[in-house]
Amino acid sequence: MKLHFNPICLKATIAVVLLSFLGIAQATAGTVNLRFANSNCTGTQYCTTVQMQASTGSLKVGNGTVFFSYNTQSIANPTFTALNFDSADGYGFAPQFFSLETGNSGEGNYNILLGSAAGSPSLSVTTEWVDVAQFCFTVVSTAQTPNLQFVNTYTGFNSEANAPASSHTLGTTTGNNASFACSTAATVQLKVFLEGPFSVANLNMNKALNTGGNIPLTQPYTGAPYNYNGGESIATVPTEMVDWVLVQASNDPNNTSNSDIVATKAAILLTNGSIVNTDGSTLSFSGLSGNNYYFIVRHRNHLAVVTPTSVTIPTAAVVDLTTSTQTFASVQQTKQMGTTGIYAMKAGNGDGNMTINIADRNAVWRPQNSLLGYRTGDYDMNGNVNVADRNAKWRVNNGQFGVTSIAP
Ligand SMILES: [Ca+2]
Ligand SMILES: [Ca+2]
Repeated sequence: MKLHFNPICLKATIAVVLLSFLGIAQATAGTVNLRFANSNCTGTQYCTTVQMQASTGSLKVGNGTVFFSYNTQSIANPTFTALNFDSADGYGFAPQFFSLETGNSGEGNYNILLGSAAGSPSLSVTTEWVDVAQFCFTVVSTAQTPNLQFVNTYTGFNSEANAPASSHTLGTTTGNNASFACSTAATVQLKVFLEGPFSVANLNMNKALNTGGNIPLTQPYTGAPYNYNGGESIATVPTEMVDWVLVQASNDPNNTSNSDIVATKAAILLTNGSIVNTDGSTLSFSGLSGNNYYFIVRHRNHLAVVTPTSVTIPTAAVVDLTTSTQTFASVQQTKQMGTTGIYAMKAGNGDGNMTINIADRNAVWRPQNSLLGYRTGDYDMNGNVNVADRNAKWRVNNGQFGVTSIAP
């Protein structure tokens, strides 16, 4: 990595160091991790968010500097928006940002100057990722990669009240967008089965809703609890389509506020468990390339499932969620279909929350009982709501719950 020293960056870095000696209170130092997240590209603008977390436990952050470099042949002229460490949070100094572009190399120097005017910094950082700032660049060329990366040597944070000799240690820095493909949607190959239409005899899902002419041509997740207003639609129902699913990319499925979901798409589930775009191509998301995400698959009457580990997209391999219980946060998300060794998302969740319980029987299945068509109470997805949906699908799963932190 080639670095350029320049007076502006050096000046700001020195300022932080000097401020660090003004503090008087002792504080506990910890380890801070940084990452670029929520990177997206419209073709003319490239934006990314710097986030931080405590490596373990929690800590408080004082003055700090985030230093990064990038390829000016790809992106240029960064602007910034402070997030969480500014006057809106009661801090005495506004954050500062300097950038310098020389030849093919660009540098950004973002300083958090909290000072003592507003008292000790009060924002605690835990192992949950918190936004520090968003940076947006002009896209110069989509033919080159941004090569945006932290410069760890000049990046660091003081601890609470800028106490001397207790600066935090810089831990991992991730999400460097060395290979971000600005103009390309990245693919992720997900495979899931739904218990409702799964056939133990055929080891795939039946498509009774499809052959019965019941599948809508526009995505069905507009209502509560999903409230997704995407415009996904199809002119005709694909031959092997089982139903619509809703797929989301999340930075952190442990976050109970669900605020870490960065992308949502309604997609088509096929009988073999694969999920494709409305045009039949492999499921893809724009603007996520080169980063790691947890993917959530929701279905309108099954318990949602989230990948147990994060996935770097584009994925070269199928992310197969049919091979085990897919444990996340100590929750076994899927169940084995008979003794097949194949696992499926659990049926009987007509209200779309993260629990299969009496409400899915009384408030969903019961008022729909004996109705035909595309119904959330049709737990086996054969186009007919009847006692089989209650007994063979809902009842066997009554009391099961999913990963509550990914509730829609
Ligand atoms: Ca439910
Ligand atoms: Ca049924």
